[in-house]
Amino acid sequence: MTATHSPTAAASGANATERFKSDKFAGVEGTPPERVSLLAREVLEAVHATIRKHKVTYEEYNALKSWLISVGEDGEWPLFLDVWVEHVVEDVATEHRQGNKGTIEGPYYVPDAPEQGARGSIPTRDNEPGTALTWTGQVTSTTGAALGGAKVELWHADADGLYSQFAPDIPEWNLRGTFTTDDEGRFEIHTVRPAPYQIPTDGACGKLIAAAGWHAWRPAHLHVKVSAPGHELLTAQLYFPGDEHNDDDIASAVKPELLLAPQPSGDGETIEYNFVLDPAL
Ligand code: MBD
Ligand code: FE
Repeated sequence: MTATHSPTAAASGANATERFKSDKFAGVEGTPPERVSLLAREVLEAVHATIRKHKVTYEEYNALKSWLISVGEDGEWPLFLDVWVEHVVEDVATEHRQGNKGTIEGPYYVPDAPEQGARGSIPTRDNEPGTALTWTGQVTSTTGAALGGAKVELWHADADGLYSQFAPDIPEWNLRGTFTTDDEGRFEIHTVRPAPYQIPTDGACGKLIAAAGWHAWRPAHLHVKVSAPGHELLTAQLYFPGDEHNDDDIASAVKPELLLAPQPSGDGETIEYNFVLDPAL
């Protein structure tokens, strides 16, 4: 890897910011003024209360100002919000579900990954590094019905902890694929085990983590979106037992029901994990 092609916080942040703008910006138009006023006022009141409680100084206020400016300059608003805020939004959004509740999406989803059928391999490079992983599963409804034709979109980091389209020099759709369940709702996916993910240390989020003396790690994880007509979209992540950061994920996105149970098999591992979707409201 040459110096000009090393992953940088600013480059991956810029990509995540562009991604968010093209997929999700339209949604912000319709928020009613009463709701904006209520939420903005309460968040600001919480900030004011913290300032009074801890007698925040002008030096600290200016440190905050300069840090907030750098979050934008580094394109790290998607990263910051998804790491430290999204998990609560996700909890609230999925509270009512009888099927899988899931967890946060994070900043690195890209829609329309290549279709691979019900059984196949996620796109990889030749000799993609990492332990081979064969994942079998089934998608059903809370009604008990098998959901044929359901979409399982899978995306994850490579064995270096890097995501295609956000880190340099990785083929566009590497480790990103869409699978469609068979008539019984079943699928079989061949991929490799991802590595744990470290928040970039050279950007604004990394600066906050270092200044606060926190660690910068998420445990290794597989991201999925599972969807079927007439059902709520499920966004989830699956985790591997024994990862040292399952208990202190910087993004607070691990739940016990999202832990896999890999079994050794040949020169790789197999996993079984099923999804239950709630009918749409
Ligand atoms: C990730 O890979 C991720 O999944 C989240 C939630 C935040 C930062 C990086
Ligand atoms: Fe991730």
